[in-house]
Amino acid sequence: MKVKDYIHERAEGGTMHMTLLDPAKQSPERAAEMASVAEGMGTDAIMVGGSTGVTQENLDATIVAIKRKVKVPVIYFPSGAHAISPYADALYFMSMLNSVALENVILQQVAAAPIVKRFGVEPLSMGYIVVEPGMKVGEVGKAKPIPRSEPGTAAAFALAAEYLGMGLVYLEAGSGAPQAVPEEMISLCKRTISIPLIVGGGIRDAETAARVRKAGADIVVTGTVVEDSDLGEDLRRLIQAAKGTS
Ligand code: 1GP
Repeated sequence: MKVKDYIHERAEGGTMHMTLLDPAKQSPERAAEMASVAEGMGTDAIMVGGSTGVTQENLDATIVAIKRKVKVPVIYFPSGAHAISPYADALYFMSMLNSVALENVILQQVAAAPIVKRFGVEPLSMGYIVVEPGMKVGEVGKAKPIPRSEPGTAAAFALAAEYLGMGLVYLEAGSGAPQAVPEEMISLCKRTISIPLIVGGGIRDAETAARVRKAGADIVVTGTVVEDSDLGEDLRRLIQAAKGTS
């Protein structure tokens, strides 16, 4: 089954949870262990990526190690065309819609497209929208982050992504953000678009994950909390709260 169909099918049945692992932050073996534990707790896919420090070597090694241990899809979440893995089940073919740098809106994608085709990795078209504070990804991506007080601006970006034919929208507060994307912004985007809505950045506990789900996220992404956790009951509670299965 294509990853796109898997996402659509699962998201129809309720909110999904995806676990983000940065290949620069731990060994491939440790990443595979984390992915396997998260899968056992109900995570629906593993995303691999990071804003800085991703190399072809650590990316390939991490994806290969994870794929040996888990059955859920492994999706590459790229920061540019410099590293693309043939081993991922799919990759987000994404544009940072509110970057002021053409590089991040379309030029990296032009560089990546022929490589993705050659590798035969499934592209998942996605509009990426950085919300304040945006953290490292906002800085590196030269984003003009959407102010937290402007849900209407985020919804207009999300609708533009849908009208451009993109299959997914990602509202990103930035990895390690002190606060997640505001609920009002999530719910307005959800009411405005008809494609799946991904929300990530700053979701560190079950309560926040539940609020993000109830606001309307179709996919809740957590990264930092998984890296920092002991892979114990708190993580299980968070994944279940994100999915509404607790
Ligand atoms: C970052 O949205 C993801 O791209 C996850 O953020 O690391 O804060 O969970 P956290």
